[in-house]
Amino acid sequence: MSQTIFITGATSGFGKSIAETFAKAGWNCILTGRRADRLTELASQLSTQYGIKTFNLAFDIQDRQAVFNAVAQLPAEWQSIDVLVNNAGLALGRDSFENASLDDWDTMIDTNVKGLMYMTKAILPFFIKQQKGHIINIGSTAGKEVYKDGNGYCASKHAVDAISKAMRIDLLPHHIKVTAIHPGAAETEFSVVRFKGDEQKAAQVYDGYKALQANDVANIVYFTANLPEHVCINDLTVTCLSQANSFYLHK
Ligand code: NDP
Ligand code: 8X3
Repeated sequence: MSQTIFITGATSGFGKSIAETFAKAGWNCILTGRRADRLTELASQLSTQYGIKTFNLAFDIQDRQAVFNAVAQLPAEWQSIDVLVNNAGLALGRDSFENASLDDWDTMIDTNVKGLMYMTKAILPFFIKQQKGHIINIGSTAGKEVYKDGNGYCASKHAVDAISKAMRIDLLPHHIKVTAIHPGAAETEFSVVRFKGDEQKAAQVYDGYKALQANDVANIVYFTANLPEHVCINDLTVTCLSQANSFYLHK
């Protein structure tokens, strides 16, 4: 029987590559993100290429009601979800604490922290009913170490680290796995978003070394989701070979 994965932020970067990786292995995909046109295009590509089923939900994860409304739209046959990947997220700006924008802070906390919590809460009743499920949270090395001018983003990803630990404890009685994956620098649309469309500044982040690629992270997500029933990778930090941690990058 086919398995089903629910992916937040499937319109780009890690989320899109996770969808491609799981679809290739025959998983049905629930694809979410705000850009409905990209979801439609991806769903059509995956179903044509791999013969899997897709279900699209376009909504803003910051909007609590929109999250619960979206999940309420899932027909019964789409409610048997095996894996939830909480991937949607972003960094906005890289400014010293006194210069950082309050709006940027709000957006990062509302998306990376509250959105992830809403999403999980909305899907949990299915997992609890099944007494089975796997939550995979995409954190960051920014959730393990705080770097200069990373204030709001680092705070949001430290929260993902803490929430993952909290979920793992509270959900133990329901046989729900919780995995947190913390990537270092990865070449996606992440930096274009962070620097608000400044492509040149974004490209500089990946100059002079081979950063992680989206499919590197997707392959790790796939590995963690396909372990024996009794095995759970709790926490995994991954960087490219040139990066030791948030501070040391060899170019
Ligand atoms: P991308 O910008 O390529 O993808 C981000 C995804 O998140 C998009 O699909 C976007 O969809 C979705 N998203 C953002 N805001 C919202 C929202 N309000 N509602 C719904 N979906 C939203 O970046 P990455 O793939 O790199 O990032 C994915 C995750 O990985 C993030 O949590 C990021 O913090 C984390 N990460 C990234 C690293 C990197 O260096 N790239 C390293 C470590 C962690 P849409 O715009 O269509 O809504
Ligand atoms: C993204 C990696 O180093 O920009 O989470 O914080 S970093």
